[in-house]
Amino acid sequence: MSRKVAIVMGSDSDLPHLEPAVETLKRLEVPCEVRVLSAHRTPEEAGEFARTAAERGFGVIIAAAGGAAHLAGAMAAHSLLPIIGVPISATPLNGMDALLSTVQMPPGIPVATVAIGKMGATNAALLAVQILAGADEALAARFAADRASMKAKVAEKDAAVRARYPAG
Ligand code: RP5
Repeated sequence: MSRKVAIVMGSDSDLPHLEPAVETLKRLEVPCEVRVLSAHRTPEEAGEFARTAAERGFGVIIAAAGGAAHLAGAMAAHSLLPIIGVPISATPLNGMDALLSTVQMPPGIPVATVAIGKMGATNAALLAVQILAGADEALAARFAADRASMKAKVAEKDAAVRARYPAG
């Protein structure tokens, strides 16, 4: 049984951006728990979640937030687990605020930051899988098959485009 992945977000308004992460983990059969926990609105609950995550079977925490996004850093401050930050576009700054808040962690407490929004959510889940796959051979095999399937889909698209525009 794989260790679980936690997906935490600062608000339920972030949820649509995180759906690709949930879908990706489901596809790769990695158990996950999805929570709304805010570093500034519910700091005690967020800290408690991070402090107890490892003993509750989590192996990675994905933390998503918009604005002055400090949720991922707060999770990292309270846990030895690897933390992946997903910046969310939630303000007129279109996620640049969250990107910089999440990625610019001072040395000592890292947050592995991915792209803003849905693209980042997908990659956060894949990165979590890669981390867990280091100690889980069955998961490593599923991940390798998933990568091969992506490659095959690109080859199919390439063939379709070449059929439509044959080399002259
Ligand atoms: C952040 O503030 C959340 O992560 C969200 O991206 C943003 C806006 O939250 P709501 O006002 O929609 O609850 O803490």
